[in-house]
Amino acid sequence: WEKLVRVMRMPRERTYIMVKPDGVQRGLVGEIIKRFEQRGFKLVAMKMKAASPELLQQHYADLSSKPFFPGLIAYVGSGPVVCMVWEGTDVVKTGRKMLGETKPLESNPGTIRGDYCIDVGRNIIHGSDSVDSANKEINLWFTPEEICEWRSMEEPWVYEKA
Ligand code: IDP
Ligand code: MG
Repeated sequence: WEKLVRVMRMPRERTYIMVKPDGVQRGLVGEIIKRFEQRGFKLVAMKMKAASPELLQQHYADLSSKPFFPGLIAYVGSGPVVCMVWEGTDVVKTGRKMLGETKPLESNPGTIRGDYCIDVGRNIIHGSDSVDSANKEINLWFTPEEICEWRSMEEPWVYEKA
């Protein structure tokens, strides 16, 4: 039953969300935090950071062969980003839905990209695309000490079961 105790203590799913430099410059940090907070997700880590090219190359390693890769690294490294970890049931997939499509013009109104941006190379926000990449990205951007385990007073009002 030790395994059962471990499973019961396991946090809900986590995702890595990052406001890119254009989102920071355009004053959209609060709006983005608000949407995740009001949905009922729990913020468990947050910081502002000027990301090095090396860190960004690791973060976007899967895209290194794309023609837009150098421009992407320059764009996301052009100013500070706001790095966050959000926790909740199905937060990876739901977070992607909240972001909208990679191309803002293909994003529905009501999504973050669909409401606040136009160009794919200025799409204001990053969100992990799978649980696996979320775990990798959280480990890349945060140390374990930077993740806060806390109990939200909202939890019984957001979730039917603990
Ligand atoms: P995602 O951010 O929706 O997961 P990815 O395909 O992982 O999209 O691409 C990462 C980022 O690279 C995009 O958010 C966007 O900033 C940039 N990007 C993707 N495709 C293009 C493109 O065709 N031209 C310029 N930038 C692009
Ligand atoms: Mg991606």
